[in-house]
Amino acid sequence: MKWQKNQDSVPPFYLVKSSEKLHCAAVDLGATSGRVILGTWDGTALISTEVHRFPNTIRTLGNHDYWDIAGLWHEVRTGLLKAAASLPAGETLASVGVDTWGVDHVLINEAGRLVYPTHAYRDNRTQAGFKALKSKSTDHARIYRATGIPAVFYNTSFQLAETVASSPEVKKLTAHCLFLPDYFNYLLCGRLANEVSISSTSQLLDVNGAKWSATALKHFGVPAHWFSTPINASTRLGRISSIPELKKTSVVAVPGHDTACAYEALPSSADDNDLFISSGTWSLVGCKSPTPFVSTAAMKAGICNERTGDGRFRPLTNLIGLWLLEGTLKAFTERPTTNRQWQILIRAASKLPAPRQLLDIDDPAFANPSSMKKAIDAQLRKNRTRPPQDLAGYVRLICDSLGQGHAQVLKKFTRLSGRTFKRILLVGGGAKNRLLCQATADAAGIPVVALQVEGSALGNLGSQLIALKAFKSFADFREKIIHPLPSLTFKPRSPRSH
Ligand code: LFR
Repeated sequence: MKWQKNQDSVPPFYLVKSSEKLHCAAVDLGATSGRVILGTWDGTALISTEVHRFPNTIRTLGNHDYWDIAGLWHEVRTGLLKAAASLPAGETLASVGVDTWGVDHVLINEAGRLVYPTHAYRDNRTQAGFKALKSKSTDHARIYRATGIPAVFYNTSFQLAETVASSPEVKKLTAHCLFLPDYFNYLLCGRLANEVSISSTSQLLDVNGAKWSATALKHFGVPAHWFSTPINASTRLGRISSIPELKKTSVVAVPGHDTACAYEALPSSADDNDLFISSGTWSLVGCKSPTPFVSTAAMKAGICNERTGDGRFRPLTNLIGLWLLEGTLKAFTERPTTNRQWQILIRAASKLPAPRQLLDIDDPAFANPSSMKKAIDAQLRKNRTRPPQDLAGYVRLICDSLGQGHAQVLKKFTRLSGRTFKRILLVGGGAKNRLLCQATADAAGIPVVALQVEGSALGNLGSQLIALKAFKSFADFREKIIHPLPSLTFKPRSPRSH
């Protein structure tokens, strides 16, 4: 199959008269869970329903970590069929879009067959390359100037460099590198394309345009022909060809990166004075910007100039996030499973006294430990602090530490952008965690508006509805749909200067 082969022959959308409802399915895959959300736009309101949710996890084989791609595809298929089955008789799913976490990818040959297993980004195979680039400041600065992405241990760049170095034959076998959302789009409709937002997480895209960086590809030894010119989101790729029951459904390339989708869902103020936090397994903290931040100071601050689905910039920095809590929970047999149990635990944690010593959340020991609780305890002991006595104590410690981490990033962005951020818009699983939201507001000294929506799924649906011509742009979508979004506001309790 050739790149963009079907481009001129994309069949029209399943025709929907303007008086009809539009049904779209957002497939949103995260590192710890995935979901399929059905969105129905009737011309006045967008109703979204979760039709399928499933766990996702890294699978270890030997000394390496992988994703179960076939298992994920099975869940995507199941979710889409459930979405279609839930529609009133005679109504059809107009479109589907897929977003996932960043950086991970498949390598396929001309026939579309996998030529290498998909490693999970936490696999430690990238550590050597990552450390080497970090220690060579001239090379690091050159790659940063070229791509706008600093050395982060999981970048696609380090992964591909390691693949090519450890298995040189892969170079001959591979025809295309597709990021995970690109691959699911390909499985659905047979169209090969690299979408721009997910491509921007690789550290291989040129920061000065929507093209691949020759400098970075050469540095990491990655063949340029593995990639095609990135396409913008809200592009129709074709109809579903692999699931006969859904052959009328179109596949839309949405912003493939979940964080890019979440950004599009945020109702930012016109003066651009909002800091964004997408709070989940990771805490992604950043803002929108017409231009990238590529100074040495930005590199040192770890600013990743990732892209929106239309190629603009969303400079952000990545903190460890609720991975700390997800990992710690595994050490406790009595852990919350329902919403109510979570609320009880968070309330108990809120009542505890503030920890005397917070965690250094940048500690590399937290990246992929065999026991997160032990890794936390070890850091505390090193600082001569006694570990918490129970789960509530860990919840308190983690939320306060993340709150402080968020506030430190606010300071960096204030310095680098010269803007005065007036509020923080927080979306994702963390928006349900009142303790985390309050800790962030207290440490940052500005209000946190916690949006009670599935941000990535909402942005994903928005991109499909733009492709279906129900909206002109994300600005139009936000204005008509997202006002007012259900939210909770947390005011800072002890104003601090920042
Ligand atoms: C969040 C996320 C982050 C990315 C990390 C690894 O799901 O996409 O944005 O940095 O996963 O890919």
